[in-house]
Amino acid sequence: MIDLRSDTVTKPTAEMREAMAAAEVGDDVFGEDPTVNDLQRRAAERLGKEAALFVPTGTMGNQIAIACHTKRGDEVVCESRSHILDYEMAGMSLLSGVMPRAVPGRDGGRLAWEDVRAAIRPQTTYNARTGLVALENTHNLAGGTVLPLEAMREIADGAHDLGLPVHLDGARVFNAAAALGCDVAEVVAPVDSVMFCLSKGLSAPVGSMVAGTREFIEKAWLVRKTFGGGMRQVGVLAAAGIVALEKMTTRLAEDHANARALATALAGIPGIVLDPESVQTNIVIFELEDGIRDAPSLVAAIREEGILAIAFGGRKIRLVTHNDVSRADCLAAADAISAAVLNR
Ligand code: TLP
Repeated sequence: MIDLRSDTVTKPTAEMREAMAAAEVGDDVFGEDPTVNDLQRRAAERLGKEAALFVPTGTMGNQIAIACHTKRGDEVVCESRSHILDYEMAGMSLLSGVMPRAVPGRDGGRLAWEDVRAAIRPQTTYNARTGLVALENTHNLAGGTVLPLEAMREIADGAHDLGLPVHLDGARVFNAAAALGCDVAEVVAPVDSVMFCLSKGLSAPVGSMVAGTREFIEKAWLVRKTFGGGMRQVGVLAAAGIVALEKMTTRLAEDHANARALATALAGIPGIVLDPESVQTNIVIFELEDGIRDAPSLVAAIREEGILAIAFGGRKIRLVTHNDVSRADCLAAADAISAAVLNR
């Protein structure tokens, strides 16, 4: 099978499995797992933040950050198709008692400061108070698009001037850094907190990191326990995370080049709407013109040929490149999609 459903499907590498088997462990609820502590120290250093916390999932990391930054009844300003709004089971309302204030991004889901500014409201007798601005880089549902550094800085500076914290859903922030050609610490410098995933393009089996100030992480530690995320001898997973952080972040440009090659091949197929130039990282989302079979039927047809993809609604399909698919796999996927589209 060529699995392009997500970069979450990546299997741990042989080096990760060795590191997992050899990992020194302790009880992390007591803060005594040396491998977890090592991963947290390395992640904080890499991001240029004071401290970091290992959490089981990206969703939990984002939700912990929201809980730490906000008060019940606040609004969180976020992009309309952001993961924290669209794909986290209404978590912010359920767990933190806050409401999303959705702001449509411009081209490629990119937020602009003036649109964010217009959505920020002071508390009056009628309005909810804005408690947090949340960004996503890369933006998953917009097709892995990158929010440029200037836009991140402008939004964060503007929010800070109004006394608001900024959280970054950086599930794929290393992809953003690779696409921007800069150090990840530069990407996250403007924000107060960041979550990134070890378990997506970085290929670890489990885990995400939340980073920020020491004070923020002390609070996040308590919230993680409240959310049921206090783990025990979890150094076996952190060991894979260390390999992910140290060895897997430098190869992401290869996934981006494969995604671009895949998009270029797909764009030549009649009935497919896709601008290969819009593919900046490892996510390709294309649309099927009316009159062509719909996305679920196309996904079912290519599955028969050993290609896995995800239908986003009736006419859109997402493909994600990663460490476990090659350039040849991507071109084979394009061929299978071409055959399925042309057969109608
Ligand atoms: N994304 C998954 C699905 O949930 C859609 C995927 O296959 O892309 N933020 C962003 C931007 C994400 O893309 C994801 C996962 C998360 C947060 C949540 O991470 P997990 O799955 O570890 O909870």
